[in-house]
Amino acid sequence: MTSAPRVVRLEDYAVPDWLVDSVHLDFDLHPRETVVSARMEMRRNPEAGGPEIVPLELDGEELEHLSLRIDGREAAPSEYVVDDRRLVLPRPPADRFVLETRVRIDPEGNTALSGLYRTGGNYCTQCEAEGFRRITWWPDRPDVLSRFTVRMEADAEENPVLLSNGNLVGSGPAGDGRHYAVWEDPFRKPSYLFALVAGDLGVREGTFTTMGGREVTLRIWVQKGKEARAGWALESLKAAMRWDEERFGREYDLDEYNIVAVPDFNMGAMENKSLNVFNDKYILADAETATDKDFENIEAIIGHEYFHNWTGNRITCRDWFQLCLKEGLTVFRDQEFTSDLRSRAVKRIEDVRNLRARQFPEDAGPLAHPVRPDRYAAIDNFYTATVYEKGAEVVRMLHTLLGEETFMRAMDIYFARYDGTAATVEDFIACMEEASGRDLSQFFRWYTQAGTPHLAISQDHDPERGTLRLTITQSIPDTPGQTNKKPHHIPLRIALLDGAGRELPLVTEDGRRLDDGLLEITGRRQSFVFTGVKERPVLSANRGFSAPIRLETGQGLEELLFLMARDRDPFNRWEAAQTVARRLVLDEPHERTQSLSEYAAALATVVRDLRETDPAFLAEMLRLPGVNVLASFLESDVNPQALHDTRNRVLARIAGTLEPLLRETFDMLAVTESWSPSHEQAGRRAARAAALSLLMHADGDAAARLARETWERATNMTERAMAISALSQSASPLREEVLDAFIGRFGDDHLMVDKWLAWHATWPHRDCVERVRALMESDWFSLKNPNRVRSLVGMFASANPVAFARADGAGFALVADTILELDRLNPQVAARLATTFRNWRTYEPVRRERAREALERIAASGRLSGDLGDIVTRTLGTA
Ligand code: 0A1
Ligand code: ZN
Repeated sequence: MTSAPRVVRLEDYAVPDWLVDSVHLDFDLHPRETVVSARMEMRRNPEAGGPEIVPLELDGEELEHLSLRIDGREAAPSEYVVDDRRLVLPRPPADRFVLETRVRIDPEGNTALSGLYRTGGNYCTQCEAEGFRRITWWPDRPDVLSRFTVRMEADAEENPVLLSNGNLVGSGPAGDGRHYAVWEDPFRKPSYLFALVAGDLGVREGTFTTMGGREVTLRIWVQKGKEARAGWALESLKAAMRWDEERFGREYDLDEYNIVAVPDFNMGAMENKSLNVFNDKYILADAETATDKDFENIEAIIGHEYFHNWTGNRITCRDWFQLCLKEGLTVFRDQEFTSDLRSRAVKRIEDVRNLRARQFPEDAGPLAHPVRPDRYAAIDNFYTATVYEKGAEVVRMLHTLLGEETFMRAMDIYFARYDGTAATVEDFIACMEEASGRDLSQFFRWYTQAGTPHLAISQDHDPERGTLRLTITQSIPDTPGQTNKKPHHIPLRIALLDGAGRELPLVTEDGRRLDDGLLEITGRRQSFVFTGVKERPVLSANRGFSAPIRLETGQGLEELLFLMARDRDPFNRWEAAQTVARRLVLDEPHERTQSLSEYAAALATVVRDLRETDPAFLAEMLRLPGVNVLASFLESDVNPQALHDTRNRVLARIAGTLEPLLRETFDMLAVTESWSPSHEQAGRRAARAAALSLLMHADGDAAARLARETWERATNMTERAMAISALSQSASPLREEVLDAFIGRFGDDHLMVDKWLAWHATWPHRDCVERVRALMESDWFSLKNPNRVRSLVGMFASANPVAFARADGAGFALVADTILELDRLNPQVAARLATTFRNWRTYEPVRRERAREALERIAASGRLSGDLGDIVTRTLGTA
């Protein structure tokens, strides 16, 4: 069993006793033995108080301690204590002194990919959250901000490129075929933003002139020979820099901006000051190898990391409980970036889809935690959908409540007041209060209470008096460690529609007119009465998904179909269509027949209505909820196979009715101009993909032929993916044929191997378990590379409910075996993979037992990492 991890609590926060004003780091880089020397200017923190002498404690992990000097002299053994996690000076010599340490580390042996490690033959670092302590002794917490100077020395031939944060201030030969570079970062920063890269890389370069006239050199570093695939990333970076100036008034602050793409990375990317490191999957793109979705993701993630320069780097977090301060806010910013550049409606739908698929299930299970957690055993496990995506929803609600202008005024106050500091969520909210003059204390509960609020709305129309009363009740489910929650402050955007879909004026009993349709819900039960409502209107509620809640309006099929056709809020049009589709699958069979044909007819109208004007939106309307989303609406007795079968029957009926129209639409939307990753072209391809995939449910053979033709004629990766994804829905032998052809053609490109593994992993068939096991044994797979693991095993567990939750437990066993083996190499990725079990209690009894066995087998296997142990004990409820 694992040793009980130390739990860190928000309430125990205390300012650091010691600060590091500046540090000189020296790296003597060798693959197996790198020596790191640190010269730190230590100073007692005047804000800490305490007795005259306060020990200095530094964090360290997997460091081989070599030497320690205090104020230039060798420290005596009695002056310090070292163990495998800490270096302590019980009696530091003075309130200011210079501490010099030397340690040896092993980059090549670092399979955890945290700290300094090797990837693609190069050196690279990852320090968030607690990786810096795997490089050198340090007070490894985000509220210790220091000025960094970094010297590195390495073999010149193998490592012509030497990079770190800030500005290059010196370089030259260092003898013995080695060379060196010195980098100085003028901005004080916490250790988690430190980065170093050394190796042999190709570069794509550009420039950007900021609004203040500073010319910035932009460089995207990639594996040699792939420079041509870095063009989109470079353009995206320029777009992000321009957008942050225009929308948030934020300018870049250094003369250089470097991005390095690496093939081995635990997450998507990292915002290190002026030296971002990216998973190369989020950099490399061209028509041949990347789908439209890849292009969109690259743009968004480049934006995300760039936006961190102000929300994260210039203003960082006081402690890791405040993670959402940088992440929720920065996700909100990247969502706005994509919305402004592309389609606001489609982006909102994508984000809500993602929230429902990942965050709602998290919030409803044993791993639920507040947007700002108040305790953790392993901080790596809190890079969650709740902190990121729900965190962004909370910022979005503030934006909704305050309006763009006031919100931006609050942001300006925040930037001015906290620049150069490590802040808290309270600091941020105080700026919002100051700019708006509002009391946001109730709103603050969004940060402290976990669980997705349920809202129910009932309507009472009085035709005689011409009034409509909306009665709204809210409740928040219990979550681990939290019961009896208090009501939230919820911005609920609504409209009342007349028979033609026009919005009625919203006039309350006291004569107030709500021009923006925004209701503020604050009580457990609240009523709103609107006057001048003669005919019974149709309610459009939570427009634009103004709050991240589960909503029950009690609306029937007729009203939902009306909203699907007529609502001017595109999000709610989509929402109504999703609700009907969901009910078609989840309701009793006898309730389906009539509804099915009405739904198919409504969908046909939508297709005709949108295919020429907004194909990207049409694509969303045609994508019906998948098994995981359907399951997330059930609290118990989930049987993914049964859901899958029913869903397929429903899809077959719909597709059967729509077949000629879908076929016609597919042909009509073909892109004939030369390829571009533009939103317009991408929208057409997305609508064709959705049509083709639905067609596969109608007449398997005809559609399979169409998919094959699509594959053969494809001139870009989006069209290839369109064909393969469609075929993946079927049992057609063509699927295998096309997958073989794909790997034959693209097998020497690791990112294409990932796509291929993911298609295999998501084949919704029980035999997929054996297929995945076989692929794991093949040379295509490696447990050491996180992208391979996520593409094959991660996708299997998170996006193939039919096979993962196979009734005999073989899918669970496969994932459990992988987790155990992986934990010895890379605990972060192993722990993340284990979160795929988070909703195990909602399965029907047989599957639930199988999942429990798999989890208990992991728990009992001895010597789990802290990260994995934390997930497993919380998931089982034994924490
Ligand atoms: N701050 C990064 C995410 C990130 C977090 C942890 C990492 O290593 C364990 C790496 C990246 C972001 O939000 O993009
Ligand atoms: Zn981030």
